[in-house]
Amino acid sequence: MAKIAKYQPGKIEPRWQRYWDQHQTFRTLKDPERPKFYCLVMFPYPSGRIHMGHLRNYAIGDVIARYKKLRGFNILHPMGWDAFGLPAENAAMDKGIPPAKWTTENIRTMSRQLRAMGLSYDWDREIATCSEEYYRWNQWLFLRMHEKGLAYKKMSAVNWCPSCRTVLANEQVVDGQCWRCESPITQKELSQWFLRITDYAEELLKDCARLTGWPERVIAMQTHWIGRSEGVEVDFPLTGESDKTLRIFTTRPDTLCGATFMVMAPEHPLVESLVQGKPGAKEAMAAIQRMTGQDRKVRTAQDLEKEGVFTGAHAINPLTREEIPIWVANFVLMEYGTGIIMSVPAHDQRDFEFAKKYHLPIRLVIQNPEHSLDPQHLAQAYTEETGNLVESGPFSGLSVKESQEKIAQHIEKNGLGKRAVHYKLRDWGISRQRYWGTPIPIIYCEECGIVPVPEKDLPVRLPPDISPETRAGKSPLQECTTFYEASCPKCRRPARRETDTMDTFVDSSWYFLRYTDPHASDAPINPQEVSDWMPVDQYIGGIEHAVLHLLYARFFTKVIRDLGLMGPNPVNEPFTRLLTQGMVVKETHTCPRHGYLFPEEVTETQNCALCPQDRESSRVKVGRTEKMSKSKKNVVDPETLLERYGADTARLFILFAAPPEKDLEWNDAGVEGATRFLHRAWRLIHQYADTLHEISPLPEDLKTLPDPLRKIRTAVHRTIRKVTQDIEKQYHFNTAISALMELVNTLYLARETAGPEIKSGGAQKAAKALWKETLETLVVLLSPFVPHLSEELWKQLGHDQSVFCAPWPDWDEAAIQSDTLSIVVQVNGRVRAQLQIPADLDEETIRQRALVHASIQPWISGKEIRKLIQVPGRLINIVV
Ligand code: ANZ
Ligand code: ZN
Repeated sequence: MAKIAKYQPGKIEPRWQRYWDQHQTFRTLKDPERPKFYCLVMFPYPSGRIHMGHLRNYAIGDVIARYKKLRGFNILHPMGWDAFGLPAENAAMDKGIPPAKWTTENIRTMSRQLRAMGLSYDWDREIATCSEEYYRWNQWLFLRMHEKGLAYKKMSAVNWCPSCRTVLANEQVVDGQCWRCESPITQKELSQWFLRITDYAEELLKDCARLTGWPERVIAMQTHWIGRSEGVEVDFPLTGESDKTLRIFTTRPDTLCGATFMVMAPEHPLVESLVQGKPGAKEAMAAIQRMTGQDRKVRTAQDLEKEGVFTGAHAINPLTREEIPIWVANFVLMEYGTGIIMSVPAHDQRDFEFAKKYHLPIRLVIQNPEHSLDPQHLAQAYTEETGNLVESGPFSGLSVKESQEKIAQHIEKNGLGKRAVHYKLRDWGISRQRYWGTPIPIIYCEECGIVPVPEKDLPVRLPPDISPETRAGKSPLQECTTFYEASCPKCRRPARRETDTMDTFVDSSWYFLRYTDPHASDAPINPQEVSDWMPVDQYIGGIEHAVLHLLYARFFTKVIRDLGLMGPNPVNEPFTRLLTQGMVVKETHTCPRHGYLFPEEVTETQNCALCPQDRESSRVKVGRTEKMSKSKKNVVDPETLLERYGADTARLFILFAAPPEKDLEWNDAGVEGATRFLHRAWRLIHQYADTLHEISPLPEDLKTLPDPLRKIRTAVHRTIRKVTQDIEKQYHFNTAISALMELVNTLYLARETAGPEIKSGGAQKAAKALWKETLETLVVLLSPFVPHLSEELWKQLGHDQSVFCAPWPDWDEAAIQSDTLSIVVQVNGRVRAQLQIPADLDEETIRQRALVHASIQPWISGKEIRKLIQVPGRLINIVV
């Protein structure tokens, strides 16, 4: 018998990581006999160190990739770095380290950490978006889009911090203030580059229906973000000016006769001309100016304090021919519809509140069919779309639905407007006044205007060393003469290079296509490879990317398809299945008096003496569970976990603690439990490993197996089925793992009975063969979760190839079904039936079967079941 060697993750894990590297176990291969599986995890921003969220995301991806490999797929499982972005620039400002250096160092640290987790990436395919090799293709794609009119320039408002004299990204505006200096942010108009995602609004929306492998919540968020509205545009003639009209957009043409005033967006270009020359024009313009400066987020909020001014002008309601006043108000946005609305205070709550505040008339035009509304005394708007029209001339009496159709027809027939579809989705502004991003490949020439950089001059390189001092206020590239001084590609005269860089979301919008041939040097995408590998079969990442990243990635995929870059097998959608993993949360510990957050866990017995504000009495409060974050001081560093317990324990814990889509609550006991299980599994397999090398196969006729052995086999095959189904269906690794834990328990017990036979030299052949099948199966089933331990034990069982070259086991239906149970069913304590059922039926199903059983029905039908006692596997007693 082999000497029992202890399970030592610190020893075996580096060994197997080296082995995988040397043997290229996870190199992407394309065996024409096998189907492909593209497993993708969202690539990280190299912020410095990996956190628990990464660990979870990548552990989930790794189980799927390894499992699919065992199932015989060709696997593409790449990793890379979303390496451009603001933190690098901030680090440069704070610490004086060049962004490139900071980023490279972080990548080094984090890739070391990822390797220590034993993730099955094909590291040859690693990409970093900040490399010239990558970002030149951002520029190339931008130029193609520019040719097609999909990239264009226009004036647009940006967040501007007057004190830092810089443009801020939306995330840098906190409560309307600059995140650095806390001065109030204003809006400033700058000429910026946009990508015409709105051209794809309809397709992006329509194709949501195809994304059956995505969580409904994400689909709902995308649909909402695209925000398609069908309605009618109507022209309202201005009074006193025979030919001028104001065009509005409404989704409720049925309410037209209830429009008692109009409201324009403060930014609307016609506002000034309407106000001019009217009494109070000066004050009105000042108020309008103020509204323009208001933050967009604030202006779209539900509880916005509505503010407006009267322009002094009037228009005619084209249905009622009445003259109505034209107002300007903060709740109407320039970017949606036509920037002007007809206000129907009786049927729109915002309009209602506005009308109340400014004493404007309210006219009911739809009567609530359930209880009549008093038109003089409305407490709020009636917004339901049920009821019949009143006070609406020829349309009175029609139902809401009928009138929507009839009024739209009337408007079109009389040339008053037209039906129209509007989207909430806006074109994607990609200009950033930043250094650490992809330079936009454009040159401005006084003679020739906007000139694209010729393809042969790509990449437009970022100057490597930007000194942090140049950074106060302006974009560093704006101050870097060697960068922006250029000559016009057309006329050769001195010209100026675009100094804005691209939004880093551009980088992540097509990286999954690049991975299929990450080092292609003559094109962004290799048409054959992309055809062979796309779409991504499984994508995994955080819910925070539900809208922007996923929408942009879908958009780019469609654009790249339309640019003809997809090869023989173009895809319309990039990601077949999407898994959004839950957060990792942990308790916070606070001082009940001061809310002081303790840096780490505090035990029950400790009191608040540690609170810097209270060195006396009060007890520590165990706070709510919160997402792990530095500000909550509840972070557990994955590295300490890896060092103390090893990668397999870390992985097992994280996969076992919750199903992937749910939040995972950190707890130390769980980690201990995971490590204990691994020791236990190790001991079980290790002690037999040596004796099971060369063994004859199981007998053909398994019925000849003695009973205790048959029972073991049943347990094993049930576990195979359970683990396989749990992984296949919903990636419920937690229940798969608990089935494996159960199996290990069962095998420990079985060892007592069957064990001696197995161990002794002259053991029965069948017993040994069965034990071998059992332990090998256990190792393969464990391997996607805890790959290092499995590899080591696989080797000990006498294999010289990686366990990941083995096939995933199939379960034998016959083995599972061989067991039946007999259940006694009583009614009021008297035996009325015996049920023969498969041993693996769940209790709920057994109960159902008992209740509908032909011999039970007569005793219980028509009676109230007062109680049902169920002894699992034995008896059911129904009390009526
Ligand atoms: C009259 C009306 C009556 C409206 C009524 C609604 C209810 P969705 O569904 O989100 O597309 N609207 C149009 N353009 C706007 C803008 N630029 N800023 C703010 N609001 C605007 O909303 C369409 C409705 O939002 C339109 O229909 C319009 O108000 C308003 F009982 O017109 B409605
Ligand atoms: Zn020129």
